[in-house]
Amino acid sequence: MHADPKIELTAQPVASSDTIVALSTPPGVAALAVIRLSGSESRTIIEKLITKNGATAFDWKPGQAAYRTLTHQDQTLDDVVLTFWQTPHSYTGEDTVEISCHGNPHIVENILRACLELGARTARPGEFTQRAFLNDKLSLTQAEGLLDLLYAPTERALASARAMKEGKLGHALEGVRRELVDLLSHLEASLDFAEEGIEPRIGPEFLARVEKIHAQISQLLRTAPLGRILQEGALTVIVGEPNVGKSSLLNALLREDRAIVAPTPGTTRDLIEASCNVRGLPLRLIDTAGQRDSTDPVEIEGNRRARAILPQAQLLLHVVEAHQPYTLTKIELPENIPSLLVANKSDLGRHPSLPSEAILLCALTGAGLSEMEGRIESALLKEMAGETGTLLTINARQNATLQRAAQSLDRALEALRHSMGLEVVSIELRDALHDLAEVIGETTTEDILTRLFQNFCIGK
Ligand SMILES: Nc1nc2c(ncn2[C@@H]2O[C@H](COP(=O)(O)OP(=O)(O)OP(=O)(O)O)[C@@H](O)[C@H]2O)c(=O)[nH]1
Ligand SMILES: [Mg+2]
Repeated sequence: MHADPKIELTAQPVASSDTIVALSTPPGVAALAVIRLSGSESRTIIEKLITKNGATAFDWKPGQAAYRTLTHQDQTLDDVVLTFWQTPHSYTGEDTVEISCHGNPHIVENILRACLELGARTARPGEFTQRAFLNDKLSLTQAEGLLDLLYAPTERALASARAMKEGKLGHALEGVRRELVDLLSHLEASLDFAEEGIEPRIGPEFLARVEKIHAQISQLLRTAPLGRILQEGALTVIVGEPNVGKSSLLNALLREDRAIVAPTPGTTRDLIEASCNVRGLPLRLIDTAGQRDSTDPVEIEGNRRARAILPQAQLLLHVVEAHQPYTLTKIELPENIPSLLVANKSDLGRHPSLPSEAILLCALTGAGLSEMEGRIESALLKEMAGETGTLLTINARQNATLQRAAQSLDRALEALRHSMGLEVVSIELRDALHDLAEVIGETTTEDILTRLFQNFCIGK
């Protein structure tokens, strides 16, 4: 293993030394509330709150809980359970106390105020996690995974966030980074030899190793669209002629009577949006007005809005009536967006002109719904990940930086294949290495950190 070849890392910001305090559970009335205190003064502050008549009762050990009464300026604050963690074995890496008190907003406020008066300051959003990051308790990608974990809308999003939080991405990229460092050291040693008149020896094995790194990064890049869906939901638009059962389909997928269903064609006018979960994939479903020629200005506008949203969709559900001749269907759909043909009202029969790939559905009874959900799942996974087994997905920041790394590697490979000079290869590999370090969080800028941690809640 070679040492890092002259790679400059920008200085990491350091954790501030203040002791911070915040409510970590949602505000409002609840059975319990948890207040967190972190920093070198946490222990002293708590000692003052549990000291009665000059006698301190601070005798519990790290990781153990203690039942105590908190008092401040002769006022009883609450009977609480305190848990203490000692630096560096805590979430933040600092001395930390968690106060579980009764979930009354006045109690919470009194305890918070007492802590502030005894020298703590209110934590900023995500500041506990930021300290954990700055104290090397978790990596940047793990912190990103943690944020996703808190907001994950479905089971699958949760699994992906958990993989990131466990450090799977960091681990994978660390391996790639080590390999790249090794290649660069090798290359630079050869360049040094070249200066001394010895012919550099960079052969096909070197090329193969760069290709392998490129392939590993490309594989991660392919998970980005699915990562986006897991965070934001796949925009899925239900489209078709009037009265075919589009709103009935929306209601069936939601298992809820959300949109008005009526036998009159032209019932839906506006776009109706709802979030739903199909086999662990979050969907942003949109029901639209039935497409037909009309003179009614409201219906014309409804049709226009429906057509305007189509190009933004990630999946289209094109609904037709199963018993009607398919050949008469007049809807035109954007060709570059995956679509599923849903033949609704299958209880009324199946017309021979219906294409074989059509999914037969009866939105009234739910017959065929499960099969349709399976088809939605595979359509999205096929489109987005190219494979169904992907658990770990990358986010927008990681995607942008890894794209740059892949481009540098492309240029390095190009230079190697065409013997364009090893200096070029060296520069490109160095750039790729720099990007990898940024994804992993070794060269994180203040800006990246600010953007990440401001998305956390206060108290996390
Ligand atoms: N027999 C049968 N009728 C259905 C089925 N699904 C919906 N319908 C009926 O078809 C009619 C139209 O349903 P909607 O869901 O309002 O249709 P739509 O496509 O949203 O109609 P517009 O909003 O007017 O474009 C209603 O009377 C529904 O009860 C089905 O699977 N079988
Ligand atoms: Mg409708």
